[in-house]
Amino acid sequence: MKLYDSRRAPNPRRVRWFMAEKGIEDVEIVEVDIFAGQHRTPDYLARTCLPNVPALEMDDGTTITESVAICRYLESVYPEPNLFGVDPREVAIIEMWARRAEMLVATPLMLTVRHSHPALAAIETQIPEVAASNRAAAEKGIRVLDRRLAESPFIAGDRVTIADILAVTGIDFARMARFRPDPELAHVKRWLDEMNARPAAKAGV
Ligand SMILES: N[C@@H](CCC(=O)N[C@@H](CS)C(=O)NCC(=O)O)C(=O)O
Repeated sequence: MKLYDSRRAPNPRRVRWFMAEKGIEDVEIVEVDIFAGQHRTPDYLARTCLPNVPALEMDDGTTITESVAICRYLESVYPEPNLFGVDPREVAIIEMWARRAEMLVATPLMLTVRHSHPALAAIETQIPEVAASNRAAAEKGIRVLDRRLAESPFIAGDRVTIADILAVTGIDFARMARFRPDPELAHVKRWLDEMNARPAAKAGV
C-alpha cells in the first residue's frame, strides 16, 4: 500500500498518527508537495477524483481519500490495537465523539489557519471573517471537550481512539494561527499533554 502524504498538512498527520498507534510500518509513504500542485496533476486526480491528501492506494490499486475512511480501512486490515470500537455500543460512542471532534474542533481550526496564514494564500482565497468565526467556533468546541474530559480520561472513553487523534492534530495545526486552547481548561491541558507525550505524536513530524 502507498500513502500519499504531505508532511505539514493536518489531515495526512491523522493517518500517520493512526498508523503509528498501530505500529503499521509496511505502508510506503509518498510525499506530495501541495504547494507545487502535485495533488492537481491529471495522474493524481485520475486516481483520487479530488485534489486532496491524504490518499491511500491499496495493493489492488484502489485509491481512497478522506483521512477517516483511510483510518477505517487500516483498522480493518490491522485490527489491533482497536481505535474505532469493539462492540456496537462502543463503536457508536466513538463515532459520536469522532464527529464532534471533527466538526466542533478540527474543521473550524483548519479553516482558521487556511483563511489566515500567509503561506496558505497559495491554495485558498482567504476571507478574514471566515478565520475569525471559525476561531470562535473552535473555542466553543474545545470547551465541550473540556467538559467531556472532566469525566473521561480520553475523548471517547478510557483509551485513545480515532476521536482523540482527530482533535489533537487539529489543535496542534492551529499553532500556525497562534491558536492555543485557553490554559484555564485544565482537562484539555491534561489530555493534550498526555496525547503529545505519546510516541505516535512524533510520527512524521
Ligand atoms: N476531508 C478530507 C480533507 C482533506 C484535505 O483538505 N486535505 C488538505 C491537506 S490537510 C489538502 O489536500 N489540501 C490541498 C488543497 O486544498 O489544495 C480528509 O479528511 O482527508
